[in-house]
Amino acid sequence: MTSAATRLVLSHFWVAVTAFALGSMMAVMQALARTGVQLPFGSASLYYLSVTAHGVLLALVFTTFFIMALGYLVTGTTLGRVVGPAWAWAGFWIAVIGTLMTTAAILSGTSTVLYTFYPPLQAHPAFYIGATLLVIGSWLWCGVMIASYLTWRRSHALARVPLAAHGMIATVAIWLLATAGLAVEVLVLILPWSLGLVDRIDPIVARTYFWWFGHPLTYFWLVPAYVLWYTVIPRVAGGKLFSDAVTRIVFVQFILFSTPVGLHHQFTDPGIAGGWKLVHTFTTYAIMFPSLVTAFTVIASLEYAGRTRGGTGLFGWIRRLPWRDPFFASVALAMITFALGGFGGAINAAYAMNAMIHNTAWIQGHFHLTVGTAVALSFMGVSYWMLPRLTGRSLIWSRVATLQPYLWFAGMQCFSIPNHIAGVLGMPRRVYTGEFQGVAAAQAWIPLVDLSAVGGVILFVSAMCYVGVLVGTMLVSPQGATSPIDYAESLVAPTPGPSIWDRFGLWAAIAVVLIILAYAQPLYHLHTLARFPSRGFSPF
Ligand code: HAS
Ligand code: CU
Repeated sequence: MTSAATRLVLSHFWVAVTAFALGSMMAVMQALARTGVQLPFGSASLYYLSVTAHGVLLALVFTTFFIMALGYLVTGTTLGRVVGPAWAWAGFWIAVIGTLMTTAAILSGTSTVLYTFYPPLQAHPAFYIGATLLVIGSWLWCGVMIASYLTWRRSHALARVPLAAHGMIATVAIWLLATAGLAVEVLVLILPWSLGLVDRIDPIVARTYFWWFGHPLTYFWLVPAYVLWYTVIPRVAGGKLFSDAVTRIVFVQFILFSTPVGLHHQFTDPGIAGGWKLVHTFTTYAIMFPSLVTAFTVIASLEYAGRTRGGTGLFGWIRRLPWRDPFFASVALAMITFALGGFGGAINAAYAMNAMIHNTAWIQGHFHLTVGTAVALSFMGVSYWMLPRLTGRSLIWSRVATLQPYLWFAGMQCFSIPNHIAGVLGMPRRVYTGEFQGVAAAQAWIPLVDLSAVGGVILFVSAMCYVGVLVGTMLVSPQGATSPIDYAESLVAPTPGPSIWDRFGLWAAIAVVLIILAYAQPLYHLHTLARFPSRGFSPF
């Protein structure tokens, strides 16, 4: 990879790591605050400010910058070069300025709206403008990714797109389809209202555009993790990719079905017909399919690796996998955790069962297993692989790096499982206060909240180990030889020549049709129904 592309990757990467470090510090305070421990300066307003900063810095900033870094890494190593570096840097700086604006708005106490920023909760305009700049920066990243792909295509008209690049281009498509909904929500509805140009806003209409964006957002996070699971981990484990063709189909299914499912976040919202909610239930089960395929194929790749390393018997291959390699361990533990998170997702998606867990602590349990582990732990793991290869510095404190994913895994089970149980017992999500004001039903929740706080502390220790190893590596470790960045081969060599699954324009066009089918009527209905919009509201 060229040194210019390396600089791009590392700049995005370090912004992501900084956001991760800050967001993790917020998290440990929140976990402790809910146990009723008297923290200095503890208050409801500080708690919600912290939850907002935690959600924005981790779910939006850490992920987006990390994925942009991975995009440039994959482009630079598989497609030859990153085309339009000036645009890439412009995108980087716009996203950095946006992040600083949004973070400043949150820390100033004027924008405590949580990461979903549901109206009528109202933030300072700087919060939304900053978020918009972050997205505009990411759009420039999309443009650079597409330009790099098309340039490569011109000189490789008859070749298959390298598989990792295929997954990253799918990610770009998902992101563009998703952020169309966000652009409407923020530019048309929220910004004029937060600037005082219009007086009122319709919460349900805004939420519907939000979830048009919010669900595919989760696959914008997941698909890059899958790129690592499919194309890098088999190599690290000493095996091969199970099937090139199946992997391409999986990525295309994410382009098709990521967006037309958003109403599964709105099963309890009024003004949207039950039939449409049912349609989105069906499409949600469609989007589970590529993950179920992934479960089988990644396990098959790992089994192949384990047997190549001498493993025998039904399960003997598992022990032979490189469990002491921090990248491998991170991804394997992320996969195991995702099996649990995906199971919870199936419950969320069922129209009737959703009623039991919607807006309860179950939800924070669910998304810490999915984005907080399946994705975040995969990203932490790949950092250990990527940083030495890009900088020529070998990791320091290798024992700490080896232990870190296990700590994350243990902390996350300890955090998430009690949250799932507390949710089923009726504990609402996003509540501050440990004592629950003596409510009788809450007595059963208290030990679960305490247990999840223990998980939170373990997670914090793990997060600091991760950041410590990376920063220490840069400060202490001398520069030496670098190892190559290479990807797994397929077990069965793919048939040469272009593949129908590489026709991104076609798949994106079908995805647009599916979005229109899933959203046109419900949105038309919402826009034409008598509406009762609301003034802005700021709780603190
Ligand atoms: Fe979700 C709410 C449904 C996946 C994130 N989700 C959320 C929220 C977030 C989130 C952030 O239907 C909260 C939003 C908020 O603040 O209100 N989710 C699903 C479904 C899936 C799913 C059906 N979610 C994700 C992923 C996320 C994510 C991925 C982030 C990255 N989710 C919902 C619903 C709600 C929801 C409702 C709304 C709830 C409400 O009422 O508010 C599916 O995509 C899951 C499919 C996954 C699987 C698992 C496959 C397993 C694999 C690993 C196997 C490998 C092993 C190897 C075991 C079917 C691939 C181990 C072996 C070795 C040897 C190592
Ligand atoms: Cu969703």
